[in-house]
Amino acid sequence: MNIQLIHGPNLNLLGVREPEVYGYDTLDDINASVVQEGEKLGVTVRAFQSNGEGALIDAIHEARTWADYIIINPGAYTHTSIALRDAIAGVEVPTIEVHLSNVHAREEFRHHSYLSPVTLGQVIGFGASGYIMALHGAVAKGKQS
Ligand code: CA2
Repeated sequence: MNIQLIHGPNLNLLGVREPEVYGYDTLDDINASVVQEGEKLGVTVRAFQSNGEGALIDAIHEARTWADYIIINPGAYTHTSIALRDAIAGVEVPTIEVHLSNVHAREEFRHHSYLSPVTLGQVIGFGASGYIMALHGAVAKGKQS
């Protein structure tokens, strides 16, 4: 099984700024832990981060050629991007949305996700462990034909 992990805008700052909200793990720490857990489960994980909406859309399109699942934290584009939603709906790769923080316990504008309706499911509020949970969720579902 192949999984494309995608991180959206500002997540390259993880572990460096606002650790009280997003934790002390850096993005490299998170990617390494998901890749390592994937190895244990026989899953190949590739990680990608961009601050740009277009580059994220391109990564979603590219995932279509090899990934069985996408795990994505779209960052603030969650709450703004119809284009990312259309990309996810368009590629038909089952996608799991992850948020480090509990967006529903935060500002009102973080409560709505344009992406959630076209995702397989969401893991919200468990910090960096959420990516491992999403990986296990994908493995439990198995390869879609
Ligand atoms: O909780 C999440 O994972 C979010 O997707 C994070 C986004 C936020 O806009 C969403 O509402 C919820 C923000 C990511 C910003 O990451 C930073 C990390 C460190 C320092 C500053 C920003």
